[in-house]
Amino acid sequence: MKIGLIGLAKSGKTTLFNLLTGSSIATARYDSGRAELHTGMARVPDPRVDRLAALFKPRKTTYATFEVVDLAGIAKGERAGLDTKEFRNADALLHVVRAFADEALGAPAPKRDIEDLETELILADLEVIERRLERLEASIKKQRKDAEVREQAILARLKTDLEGETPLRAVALTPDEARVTRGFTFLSQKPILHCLNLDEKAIGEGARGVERFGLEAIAAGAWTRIGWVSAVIEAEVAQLAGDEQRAFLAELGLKEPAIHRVLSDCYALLGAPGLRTRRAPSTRTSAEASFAPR
Ligand SMILES: Nc1nc2c(ncn2[C@@H]2O[C@H](COP(=O)(O)OP(=O)(O)OP(=O)(O)O)[C@@H](O)[C@H]2O)c(=O)[nH]1
Ligand SMILES: [Mg+2]
Repeated sequence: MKIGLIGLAKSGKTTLFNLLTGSSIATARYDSGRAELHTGMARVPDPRVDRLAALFKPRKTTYATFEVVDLAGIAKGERAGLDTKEFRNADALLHVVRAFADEALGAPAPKRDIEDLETELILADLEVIERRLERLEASIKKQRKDAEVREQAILARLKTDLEGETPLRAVALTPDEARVTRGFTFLSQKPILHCLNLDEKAIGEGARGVERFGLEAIAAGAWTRIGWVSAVIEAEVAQLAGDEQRAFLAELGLKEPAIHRVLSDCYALLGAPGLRTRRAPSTRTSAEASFAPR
């Protein structure tokens, strides 16, 4: 499974990427502001695998892994970065939403940021549809092919939905429509986890993020979930192991390391009851299945 990290600038994407993949890529305060793309694997920590490995000492221990892609932040109205192949074929989007105050950016406004990001996804899809519709129209004018006429009708309908600000993940498709749309890798069609990146001091309020930031309507959307992290401090937790990690977690009042929470949110997102004709998420291993919704 592949997860695309997405978000407005300086929301904490690279910090979360490092946390999930165990990398140590420089976060924005230090880097040059160059647009970069990072990819890595998140290893799903599974205590059962560790226990079995300790018992049987196999030559190789296999953990469930996730591929994670970290994009440079996108700004409102500037979404060229979204047109990256590694990103377009992600199975789900993990939207890192700034919920901490920043010297330069000011107080957090998660609801506004989520709406702005959604608008960019919708506009990106509209561009793709408009370009394809132009080609189809020219082609049909030359020679009328039934398949193209059908595709034209389907895309015209999706265009209307997008123009009404409905993301494609909330549009019910017939199997035929789903088949036609699949190849476009529409961004607003991907399941999305809005992950509130909280200030360290608010770490105990993670579960109340929806009410605190007025996200009820967003949370009710199809193929949508709201989760949380406090990326900087939780990345520190992730560096520790065993008893030391457990002690730090207890001090913060946390039950589990962030990677468990975030990845189980991703699984819950992909397994969410939603629209009938969505392509099933790629096959799961049994270790992965343990991260299904509890
Ligand atoms: N207070 C606080 N600051 C954070 C948190 N997460 C990230 N930051 C800070 O926000 C800044 C940006 O973090 P990055 O992880 O580089 O953000 P990004 O979204 O990758 O940034 P771009 O790639 O430039 O868009 C860094 O200085 C982080 O230390 C957090 O949970 N709390
Ligand atoms: Mg970054």
